[in-house]
Amino acid sequence: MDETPLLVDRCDGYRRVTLNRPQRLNAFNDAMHRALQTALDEAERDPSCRALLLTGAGRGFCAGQDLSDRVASGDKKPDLGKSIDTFYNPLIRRLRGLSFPVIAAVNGVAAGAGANIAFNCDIVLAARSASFVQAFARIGLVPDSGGTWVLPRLAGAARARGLALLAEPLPAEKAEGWGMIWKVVDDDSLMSEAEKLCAHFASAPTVGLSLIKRALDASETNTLDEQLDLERDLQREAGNTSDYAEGVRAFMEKRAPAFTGRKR
Ligand code: T3D
Repeated sequence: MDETPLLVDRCDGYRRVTLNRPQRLNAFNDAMHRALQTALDEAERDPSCRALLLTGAGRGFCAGQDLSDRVASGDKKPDLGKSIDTFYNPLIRRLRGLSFPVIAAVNGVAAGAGANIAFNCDIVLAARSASFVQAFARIGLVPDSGGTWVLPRLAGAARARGLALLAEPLPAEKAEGWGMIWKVVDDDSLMSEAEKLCAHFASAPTVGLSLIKRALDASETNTLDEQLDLERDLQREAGNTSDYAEGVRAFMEKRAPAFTGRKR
């Protein structure tokens, strides 16, 4: 079918990564997983990359696992635990651990792992026509890719249960209303809005932003006491960056800051 399951564009200060299996609504096969792993490795190694934009080609964002690779033959059952261990869990850990912001531009339906990959990005922008489907229960599976962790935190316990157990599509506007995503925009302005955000992050104090990500992630399990200590430690680190010094100088001189995104 598709020769290139992933497209990577090097933009000014960020990378755009497009899931590219539009005939299958960008469902994941092993080749797309591997290409995405490589793209994330390369982005992280590139000091000029200060944000990542993740989107889908065609009318869908991502329909989760490609089920045509899962059709059971006879008694032989696929080992889904192995697939999760090899691909989905490392992907979610990777996305959350990237040292710059990850923006999902959800251009259409995001189903199964596709929905939860989006929910694990730092900022989710969605086209008005997009929707999120916890499709797992329709085929006898459990929400994965961090779904059972992220859903109660984003939507609250009652809504998380409804979404996971009923597997009904959640329209983007409702997801925005429930506080699960950053913003819904008109379909034809999705990419320009997402690129605007990336351009903003490409000239932001990147190290400071990565420390913010760490602090917010840690707050999921920390006590207030632990979090206060962590904030002290991270603030010390942030205060040692040249971007902090530049931010203060620029404020005092009443000009726009020129952040390098580097530590020193
Ligand atoms: O297996 C493991 O490794 C464990 C990990 C699992 C992670 C998971 O993500 S499990 C969940 C897998 N995903 C799904 O169950 C979603 C399946 N897709 C759908 O329910 C629907 O396609 C959508 C709700 C996403 C969209 O519906 P609709 O009506 O807009 O589109 P459609 O007509 O159903 O799909 C368009 C085409 O894409 C169609 O192909 P065709 O008929 O035009 O040749 C359809 O078969 C194909 N497609 C959509 N999703 C998948 C898919 N093909 C393979 N796998 C898919 N996941």
